Amino acid sequence: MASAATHLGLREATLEGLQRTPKELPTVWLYDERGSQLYEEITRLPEYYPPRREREILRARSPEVAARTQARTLVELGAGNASRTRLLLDALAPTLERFVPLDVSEQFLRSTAEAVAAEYPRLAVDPFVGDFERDLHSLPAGSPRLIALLGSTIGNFYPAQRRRFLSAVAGALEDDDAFLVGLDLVKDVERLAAAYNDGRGVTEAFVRNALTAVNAELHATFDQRRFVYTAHWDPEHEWMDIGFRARHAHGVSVRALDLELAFAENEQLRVEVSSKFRRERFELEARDAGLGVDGWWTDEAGDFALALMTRNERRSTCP
Ligand code: AVJ
Repeated sequence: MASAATHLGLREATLEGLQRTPKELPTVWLYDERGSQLYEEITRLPEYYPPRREREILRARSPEVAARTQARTLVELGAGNASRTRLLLDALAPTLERFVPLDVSEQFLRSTAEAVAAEYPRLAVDPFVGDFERDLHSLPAGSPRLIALLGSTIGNFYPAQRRRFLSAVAGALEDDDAFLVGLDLVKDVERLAAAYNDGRGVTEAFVRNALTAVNAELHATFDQRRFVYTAHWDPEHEWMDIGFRARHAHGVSVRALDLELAFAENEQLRVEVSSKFRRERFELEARDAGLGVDGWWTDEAGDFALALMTRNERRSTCP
């Protein structure tokens, strides 16, 4: 999930990110045990519409997804607590044999796997601890497989990363496999801003937890009081830019990385981007990566979309 964490370890990615302009922390720092719990809380906030919209689409369309894919294996990337996955599991019941939730948070993943196994006793549940940017090629076999990435998690990628990711998915898909992705769509700036600046400050606590995690794990000295939480819409890139700005000029050390950082007054520290999508552009991107979009469904309000993809004919027939 985190930016450069693909090819480098998290330490190296952190070192690299903090030396960029703007400075940034890899997004995976958000998802330790506490972060995963806070994210759960975010999904229940009235301002944070994506989970409800996506559930609405899944409720209406899962039977169609099941009919089209006939999946024997469901792989869920970034599974979290798999709350919306149950709609897919129910619809896929006639053909499904195996569920593979993949997540970076091990403890969280284990409790998810146990809960699903208890609810679906006929299903083989094989949790996979990993980073889906890195581990796509080692996913278990069992075609037809449905690989799902819900919650607009794909929005955390930068465009170049997203292209690489989609190409990697295309490369990992067998002929009968399908890829289902949830996409938050471009909309009214006020609603977008509200979704990341909730009244109770849960999102702020979630993003601040990344600083706490880096302090604990890399012996860093980020001082929460010296950073103001910020989440704003970037109209050029069409993403929410989420992180902090320094209240005043000050230094931070990251001892485990042997790094001394100087923050200027108002300097930005980015923790994540949350890209919002448009249908045409996404379909072109997918096609370039070797994926054909065979299904595109939105909720009634047009806030969120689910896209179902298979490997491109063009690609698969190329020598
Ligand atoms: C999990 C990446 C989909 O971008 O909306 C929610 C993460 N960050 N509130 C998103 C998040 C702040 C979320 N994703």
